[in-house]
Amino acid sequence: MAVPIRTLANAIRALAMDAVEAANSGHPGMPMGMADAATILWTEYLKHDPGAPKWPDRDRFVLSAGHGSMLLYALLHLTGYERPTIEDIRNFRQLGSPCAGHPENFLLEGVEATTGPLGQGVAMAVGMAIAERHLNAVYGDDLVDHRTWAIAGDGCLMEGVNHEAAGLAGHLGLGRLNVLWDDNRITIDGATDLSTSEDVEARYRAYGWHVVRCDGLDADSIRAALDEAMADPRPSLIACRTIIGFGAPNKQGTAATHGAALGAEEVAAARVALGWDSPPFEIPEEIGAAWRELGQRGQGAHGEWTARLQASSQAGEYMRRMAGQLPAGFSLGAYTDGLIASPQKVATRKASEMALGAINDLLPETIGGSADLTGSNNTKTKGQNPLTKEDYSGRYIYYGIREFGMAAAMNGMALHGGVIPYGGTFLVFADYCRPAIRLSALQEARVIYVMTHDSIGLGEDGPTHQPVEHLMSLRAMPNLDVYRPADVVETAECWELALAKADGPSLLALTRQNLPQVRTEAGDNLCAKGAYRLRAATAPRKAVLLATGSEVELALATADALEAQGIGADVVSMPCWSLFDAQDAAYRADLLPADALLVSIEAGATFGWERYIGRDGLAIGLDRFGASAPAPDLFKRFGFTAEAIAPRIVAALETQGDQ
Ligand SMILES: Cc1ncc(C[n+]2csc(CCOP(=O)(O)OP(=O)(O)O)c2C)c(N)n1
Ligand SMILES: [Mg+2]
Repeated sequence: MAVPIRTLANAIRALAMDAVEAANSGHPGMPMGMADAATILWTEYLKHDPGAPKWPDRDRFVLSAGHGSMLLYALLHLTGYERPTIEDIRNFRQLGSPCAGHPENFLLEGVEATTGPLGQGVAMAVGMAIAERHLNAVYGDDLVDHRTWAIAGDGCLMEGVNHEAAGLAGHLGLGRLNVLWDDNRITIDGATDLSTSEDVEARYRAYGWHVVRCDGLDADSIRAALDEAMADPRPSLIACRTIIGFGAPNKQGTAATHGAALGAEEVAAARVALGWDSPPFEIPEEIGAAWRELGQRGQGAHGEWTARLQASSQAGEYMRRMAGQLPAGFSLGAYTDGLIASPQKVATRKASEMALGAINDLLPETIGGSADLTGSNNTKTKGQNPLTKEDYSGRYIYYGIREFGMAAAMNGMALHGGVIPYGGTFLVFADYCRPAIRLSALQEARVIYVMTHDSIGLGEDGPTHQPVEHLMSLRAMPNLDVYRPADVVETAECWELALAKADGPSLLALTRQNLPQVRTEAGDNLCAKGAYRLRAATAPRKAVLLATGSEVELALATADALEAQGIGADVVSMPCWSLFDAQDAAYRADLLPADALLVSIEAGATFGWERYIGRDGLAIGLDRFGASAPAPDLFKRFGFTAEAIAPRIVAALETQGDQ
């Protein structure tokens, strides 16, 4: 006799409350409330094969309400994924267990995205659905034909990013995206009516979504809603009315079940209420076997897909892209050789567009875009057509003024695989997408951020638009490579490095204003070391000038002024701190000698340069907001001229000599 859905779901409930009890930390309420809906989704609808978690044409599932991580761990375990084991679940939230407090994509196969920062899971699901439709347009139904599912909580649908993401999904008509909303009307502080009165369903309808409601604790109601969602050509929001902590007789329906262990007494009472009499972490054989059998549902579809792949002439290229490998021998060498042959004075945003011209021809996997600043970010190249509802094969996305939504969607695209997303906005608005940049870094997602107008050098738009602290704050983020190239050649080199970094994001900070080409000799990718000596001192070396981006030109002019006075100065271009920090000690010591005055020159916050220039160094920077004026006037006003800097260096050298 088939095991009833409620009994299958109770296995999730038991694992969730027992794991949270053992850890004395975690969130039992959400998994217990959504257990029935999740059971039906995972055993009757989701296309997956636990024996092949990375099968490219599997459905994607994102637990946007990441605090309910035990729901996902239970589903993976019960349907037969190799991990988490029951031991992993016993060690929920403990050091070394892949069952982290919130789901981490790099700890467990089957966890498609790192979630927990509410709202971002939904936005990443939108990105996954975009990637799926794009690859379907390129490779056809035989190879790419899957859905994206997400479970979102009240919190996900309150966070602003859900608005950006849902608006984009509605506009792009992503009909294969289905979001189940755990509509339990409870958040941490209590009932949702403490803080919200909006009509979420009307809002989603207004985005162009299909909305359907069900009783999230009734199997037939859930099935009817999922069937309707699958059949509808629009993205679907499936509002599941549930009871948080369902099964815990005294606490269900209250915020008390949200984020704390239920307590031994309540767990015992829940066992009685649910009719679950197995000890903690034990699943009765019949129920475990039923789950595992249901987990094998997708094997047939997987097998058929494999046969189609083997018969496909596109198999090699498709699998290369899904594996995230660049084409063999990919290099921008031919393009940079051309730059060496005929030097150019262009803004680095323009240099980026030029590099992209070569990149987008060589790499069919790039998908560009901008948050409504295409002409300013120079992110669109000639051959790129827009990706639209009518033509998903396009390789350029007009994200609209949705920086956070764009960044989160790019995470979803990168996690889906098969595409390399890049997207632009002004560097100052990196703050609008920062939570998603952080998730790119944490999730090891190859997303490339093209952030232009990178200093007061943008001029007249003034201090609201002039980044000051941004470079430093971004450099502080682990696993994010921040690049600030100095010219057209460095820009190409930085692009090459960003594309090669398969396990994390990169951010290119680019100028609005033109910069002369400072690299005039052919050779290796010098940016790969993060910093390099662009020009050695001629006179006996007294100073080393460390500069990035637009200030490299200024460092060269300053060095000229010093050399004219018999003071030797090296100029070091330092496009990427994190890559420089990864060099060996000898290389770093050679660039930063102990016997010279170390000077940093960067039109941004000086906070952090001490790391290289030491306490006795000289930091030329900008520790205040800028102003509205033409760029040359601003550079002059804030002391970014060789005439202003050279005397400061001379004075510092004299002071040092006095000591
Ligand atoms: C961006 C963000 N803000 C705050 C939190 C902390 N937090 C975790 S769950 C939660 C409440 C979520 O409510 P809901 O989605 O309804 O989940 P439920 O209580 O129903 O499980 C909050 C505020 C978070 N994880 N992410
Ligand atoms: Mg809730």
